[in-house]
Amino acid sequence: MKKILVTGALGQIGSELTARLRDSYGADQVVATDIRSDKNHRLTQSGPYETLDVTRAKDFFDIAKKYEVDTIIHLAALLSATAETKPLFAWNLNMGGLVNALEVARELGCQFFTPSSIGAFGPETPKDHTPQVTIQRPATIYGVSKVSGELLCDYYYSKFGLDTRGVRFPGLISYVSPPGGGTTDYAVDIYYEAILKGHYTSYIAPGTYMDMMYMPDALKAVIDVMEADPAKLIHRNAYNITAMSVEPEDFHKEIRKHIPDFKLDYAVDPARQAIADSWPNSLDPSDAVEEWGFSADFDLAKMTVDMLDKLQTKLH
Ligand code: AKB
Repeated sequence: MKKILVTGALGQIGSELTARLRDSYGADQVVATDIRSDKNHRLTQSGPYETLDVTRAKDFFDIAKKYEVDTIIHLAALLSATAETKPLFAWNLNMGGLVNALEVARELGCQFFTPSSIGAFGPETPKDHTPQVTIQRPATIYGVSKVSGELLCDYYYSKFGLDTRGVRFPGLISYVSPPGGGTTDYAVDIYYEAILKGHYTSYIAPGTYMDMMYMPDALKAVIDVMEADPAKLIHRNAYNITAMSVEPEDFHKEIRKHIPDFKLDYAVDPARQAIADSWPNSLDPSDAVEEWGFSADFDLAKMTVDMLDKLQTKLH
């Protein structure tokens, strides 16, 4: 039976992934950790929970050792827009946390997952159907940390034989926990505001395409790549995955099918727009499809029905 440690467990991905892993592998088998000590959060009550600052190597090791974990899912990181406002802090957290996580995994012989992102690409990357292997010269500190992370995970695999795996996440959309400090967050906010106010002002300009994915598909991708036959994995650490390539007007049109009066206007934020402009329009996920059977169940239409339905219940 697996014993899994999750960092950043109270974050956007972590809060849903931890719950899902506890359902699949048993509550006691999944140790949730986060820098926050939110005693009222359901994850701190539904199974083992430890407060952990991932930049503190000894604390990290002691917790992993205490629970004798054999798998580490390392999610704790600063997202792109916040990282740009405090680059040194972002580098120290994203890279310091990652190297500590990899070292703990190496010492304890753990299987290892950490996500990369569409942010690992930059302005010189081919924008459409961005290939798995291509130019990666990101223009953000977040992207620099993601490319470095991809390389570091490759290194731990080739040098130490550590079973490192990962995907490049697009913007993730969910009704459960809000994202914080990302460039793609507008794609979550738009649903909340559509229901609460019937109106949304987008900080991303019309015509700006980015890859997105509904959270259930993201959780499935993590579990599938971790359970994949290692003999089939060529690009272990940073598989391109995507469910849709969309721009703000696509959300507008789709939401109006359910909320006909919904209005969208724009107050573009130059900082986040510059980040979005440096990222691809659409990734080519064919290596993930071939090597471990990646597939997404939700397109924009199906996701919108589910998001609006779940948010109506949550917000009213
Ligand atoms: C962000 O916008 O920073 C993240 C990401 C795409 O990595 N959602």
